[in-house]
Amino acid sequence: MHFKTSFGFIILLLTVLSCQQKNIETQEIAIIPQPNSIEVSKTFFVLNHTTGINYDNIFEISADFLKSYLESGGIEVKSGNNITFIEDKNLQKEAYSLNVIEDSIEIKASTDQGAFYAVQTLRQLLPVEFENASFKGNQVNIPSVVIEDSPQFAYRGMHLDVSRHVFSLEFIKKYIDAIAMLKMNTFHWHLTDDQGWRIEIKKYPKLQEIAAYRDETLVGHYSDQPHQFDGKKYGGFYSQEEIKDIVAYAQEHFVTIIPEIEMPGHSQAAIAAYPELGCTGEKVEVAKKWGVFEDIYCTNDETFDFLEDVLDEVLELFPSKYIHIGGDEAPKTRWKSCANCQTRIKEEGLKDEHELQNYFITRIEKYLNSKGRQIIGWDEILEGGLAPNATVMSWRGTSGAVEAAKSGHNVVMTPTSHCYFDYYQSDNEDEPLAIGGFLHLEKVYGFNPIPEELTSEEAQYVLGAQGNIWTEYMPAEDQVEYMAFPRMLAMSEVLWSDSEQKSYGDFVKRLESFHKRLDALDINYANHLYEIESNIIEEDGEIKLELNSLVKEGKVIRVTLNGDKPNYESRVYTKPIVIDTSRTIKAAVFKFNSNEKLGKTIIQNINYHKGVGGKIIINKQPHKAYSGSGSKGLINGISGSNSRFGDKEWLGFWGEDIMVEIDLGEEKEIKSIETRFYNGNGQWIYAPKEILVAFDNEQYQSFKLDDDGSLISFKSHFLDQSAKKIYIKVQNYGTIPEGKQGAGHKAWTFIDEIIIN
Ligand code: TNX
Repeated sequence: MHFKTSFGFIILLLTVLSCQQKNIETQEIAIIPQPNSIEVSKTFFVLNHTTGINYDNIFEISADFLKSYLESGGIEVKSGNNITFIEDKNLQKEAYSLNVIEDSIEIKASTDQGAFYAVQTLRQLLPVEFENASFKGNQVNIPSVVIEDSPQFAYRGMHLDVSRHVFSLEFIKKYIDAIAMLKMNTFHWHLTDDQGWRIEIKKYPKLQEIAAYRDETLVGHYSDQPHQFDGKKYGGFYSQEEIKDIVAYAQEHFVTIIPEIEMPGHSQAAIAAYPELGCTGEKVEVAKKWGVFEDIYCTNDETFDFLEDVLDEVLELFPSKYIHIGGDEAPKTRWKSCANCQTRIKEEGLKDEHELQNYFITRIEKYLNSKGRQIIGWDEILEGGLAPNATVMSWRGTSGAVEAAKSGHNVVMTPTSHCYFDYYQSDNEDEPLAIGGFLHLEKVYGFNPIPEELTSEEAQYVLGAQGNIWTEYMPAEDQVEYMAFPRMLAMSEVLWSDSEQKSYGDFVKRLESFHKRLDALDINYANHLYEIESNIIEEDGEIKLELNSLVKEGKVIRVTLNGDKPNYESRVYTKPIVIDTSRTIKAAVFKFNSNEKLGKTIIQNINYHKGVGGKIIINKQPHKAYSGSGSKGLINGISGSNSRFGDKEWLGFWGEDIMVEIDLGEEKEIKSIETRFYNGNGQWIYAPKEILVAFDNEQYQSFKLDDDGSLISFKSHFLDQSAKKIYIKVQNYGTIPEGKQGAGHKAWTFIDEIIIN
């Protein structure tokens, strides 16, 4: 019997097995990323010590991988015809087919890389104990499948910042292993930044002696004031020998490493070692805190000589077609008052410092092109014109990508909204400290790398996407894993699997089963599968709190309302809870018919104020990346997180003044109005300086706000005031001035619940 399915998750019950054989293990089918087509039948290939493998040289890497994988499960394979690798020139480079029937396994591909991906799929059909050599059986039943598979995007990447924090070679290999297991093919290695230079460059020893170490590191979050430091010297670098070893390792996993050497900005560490590379020539230190720094490379010839020498050594180590040259966040302050840079502007007939940035990038591009390489850079390389052959990595939203693709440049998508795995992934207040933001697994999963503004022709320029791991707040390797997994699994599916067939519900089921594999691999993934999502809804004229858990099968939600005993057994959640008073609701996911609590308890405080249930209109749409639960969310009785402005409760607006109108439905007495603004300057979020409030047809009253701290609260009391309608004007902070984080850009405004009492 055959059944074809678009759902990847199939549990093959042991009852379908013939029960005569003992010691046979079978495996659930839960492949990530989901193959394009998979047919499963109820027979098995029995893998054991008699199994033989047959391949030709072109499949050496993938066959060796398979052999050593099976051996680590205690199954020694010899040569023979049970598992065969077959060359099929009709398949595209990364495609494969995998055919498991009762007496054979056939892998077809046109390249070793395609076969390698077949092996990664086959690996996921085997018990997870193969991952850590703990398999005790002597044979395995591999379910019969016919899989035809190929990727949607050619560029499937993960990035890792090793400047802000350094990670061991062993860890880098483990990261590459995971990239390869998920059929991703690019590792973007961010090797230099203000806080440390991590690649040995033989011609410039001070990069190793000075630029690789900072005196100390910021403690806590950048927004915590005053800044405090740990007093400990921190750093290190990878020697060229070590890098060669990593590059070779990556090649054996069909992962291309794109090295990133940042320029002209994020270069304070190099300038600390060689002050003549900066505009002032003065000594600076390797940065000890995060952010954007004004000391950037000068545009004198000495800088270009230095960078060409550095790149010469980089090219020797990395065979990749692309070299990432950074290009992001380069404040123009120093260039404006630097005689050398001003002369350069005049001599080259440039309009301003933005064109000077273009001159810089284009000059480096010419050099790299002359060596047969291509540049890739963050979307700021569009400033002042785009270098002729550059590929753009679009991080500040998608407009850079659209502009680049429309002018015929390749792009790689990494917008903060869907690809920044340094952002929080859960609303839970006890998450480890992160930079900010909020990027939920489901949002990553729902990412469409092709911006909607592009025609299908222009869409060809979108090579793919990448998850970024900036490590300011990740000092330890297990924390990097916590942030990377499982969002990286979702990204792998965005890039590999057919978007028509994608289903988040199905992905989550496969993920639940994949956890065991991640456990066996000793990967410290974040598990938010048993978390509860709560939403305020309006139903039958009542306001209700609806609770949902991601994984439903075999689980229940238990709740307590305040007043209840703190005993979850008493109440199983069955339908939305009516909200007609302020209350605290606690809820958690439990195993069905058991006292085993699976996830964390969520605590939802509901403040049933006078605005709840009213009507709200905001004259501007929030930014689509930060639209929370829409304008309604500002009067739903639930306040946003104290640290995660990207949650469902905060609304974010970019560079716009907004006007909020709240209709209470009838005239009510108003004693106070309060709200909060986020002030995360590191993320270009600035609280307004003033807001205006008016009631019905009355005049606006103006209120000045503080500017101290990362959360700015506003509360005003009123005497003898009643109204049906309340109007609130919130003025955007404006263009961010020089010297502040995000200088020159429009500021964001983030507003929380408007509490009316
Ligand atoms: C912006 S993304 C940066 C990085 C930071 C990151 C933190 C980019 C090109 N530049 O330097 O680490 O934000 O999210």
